[in-house]
Amino acid sequence: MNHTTTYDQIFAQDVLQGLSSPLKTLPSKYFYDEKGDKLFQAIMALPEYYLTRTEYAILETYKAQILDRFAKSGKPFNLVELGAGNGLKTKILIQYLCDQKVEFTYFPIDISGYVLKELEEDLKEICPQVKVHPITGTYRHALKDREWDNGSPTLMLFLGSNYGNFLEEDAKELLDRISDSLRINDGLLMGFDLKKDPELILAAYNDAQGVTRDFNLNLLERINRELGGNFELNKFKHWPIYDPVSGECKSFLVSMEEQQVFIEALHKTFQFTHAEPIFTEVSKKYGLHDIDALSQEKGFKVEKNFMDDEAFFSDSLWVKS
Ligand code: AVI
Repeated sequence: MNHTTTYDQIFAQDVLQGLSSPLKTLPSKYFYDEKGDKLFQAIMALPEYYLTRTEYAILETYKAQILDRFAKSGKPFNLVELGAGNGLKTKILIQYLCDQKVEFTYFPIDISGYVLKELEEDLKEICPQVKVHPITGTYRHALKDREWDNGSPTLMLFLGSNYGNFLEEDAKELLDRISDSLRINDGLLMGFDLKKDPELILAAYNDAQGVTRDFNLNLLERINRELGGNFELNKFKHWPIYDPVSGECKSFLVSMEEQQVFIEALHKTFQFTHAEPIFTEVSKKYGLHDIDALSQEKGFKVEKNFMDDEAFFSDSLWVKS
């Protein structure tokens, strides 16, 4: 059995399980196929999607303060990144370390080997002496294997509000694994989108051009493409909601009529009632006290929340205690 077959089977299983549950769900990790990756790139450039440009500015402004604890120690260290992607923001940090002639090894972790290859080539261009040790695989496997664990201090990066895409129980379990994978005094830089005017948050997930709608609908398109589904996309409405109490921005696809959808790979027909939702994504927003409580619960101390002037976003530097 090759890798692709296994992945297709897991996708099919997850779709079966999600569409068979009382509240239909589809896991947001399946947004990111080739088309989804492109749509997400477009989302990051949207005027309403403040997250990426805000975090980029935070890293640019505070790169020295974030890194100097490790960079100024005079010892080599490991820079480990969960979900590295194209590393656009991380390049700011790497460029700084290279300019300062700091000795470090970068361990980008991503499910896509292709993305990692490209990232490695890009990095060699901006910093020829950089040591890169890519790890292709899931967070779970990487955190268990700890390929970076060579006795040197580690700064782990989990940027971009990616943590907010995990539902509460999974999020806490993941943070336990992260905490277990680090040693005392290691650092963790976590990107958190902060609670703010609900209108701004909702607009970021319901942009005027409809790019986020297409991104959400791409889940159904992907099922059509890869699993032989017959979803009619115009019969589903993109519907994000934001709850200012929990800080959860949730996205749904709502069936606009009573309908049946057949998925060939599952040999199964799914019934949708009129107005029935499919839950597709959570993007959680945090208060600073939530960040504090979470860090303590998981055995860290917040060293500093690096924020933009409007306090839209925080890159929080935690130290393992
Ligand atoms: C990847 N992640 C942090 C994005 C977010 O904001 O939750 C994914 C996204 N979904 C819709 N727009 C962007």
